[in-house]
Amino acid sequence: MFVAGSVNCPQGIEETLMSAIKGGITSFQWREKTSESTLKENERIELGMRLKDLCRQNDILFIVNDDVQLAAQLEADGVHLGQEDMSLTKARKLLPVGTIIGQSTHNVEEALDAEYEGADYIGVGPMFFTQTKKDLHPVIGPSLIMDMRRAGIKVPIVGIGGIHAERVTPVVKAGADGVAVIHAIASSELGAEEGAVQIYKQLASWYEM
Ligand code: TZP
Ligand code: MG
Repeated sequence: MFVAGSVNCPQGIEETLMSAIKGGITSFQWREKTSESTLKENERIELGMRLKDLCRQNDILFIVNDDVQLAAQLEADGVHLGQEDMSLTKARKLLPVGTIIGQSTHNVEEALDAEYEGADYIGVGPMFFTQTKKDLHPVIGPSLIMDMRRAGIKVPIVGIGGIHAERVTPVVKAGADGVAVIHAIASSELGAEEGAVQIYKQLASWYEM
């Protein structure tokens, strides 16, 4: 999962998404934080529509971060909720049947709650230290995913936080089904396409895809 908002993409978000798609991402989470964004309401919706279209044309899931109303308006494939965002149960009532709902979790209890409430996947992190997110929870590392699996969590897990190609294996080995990254794609020294390729290769060798 490639996660990004305009502020994360020095090369431009649409160009970066297109490169990431070429590099093999399978989902995109649009994380345009209102606190960081200079976009006006109509610009936000227009950008969202263009990003969704790019994803649709390339068979990539389009997931909106935080904002259930925006996800509904854009007819997104899904929404990703933090612990401080709208409750999963409420979001489920507002969104069309079949909409993917993901939730960020930081400990076993939150994961159990999210699964009980019917999350389609959970984000687990931060796996490693990262400068990308300012209000970062304490880093526990891939062992948190092992603890969740031992506690019986069955829902798909996406590890997030400070993940780059060399850190994919410990995360999937711990029990994650995938990884979510910002910097390793959006700011890759090799460019977004190659950044995504490097991560894809690690996942492919783990799953022997
Ligand atoms: N949630 C936990 S860590 C993080 C988010 C959104 C930032 C991930 O960014 P990066 O650059 O992949 O570390
Ligand atoms: Mg949030």
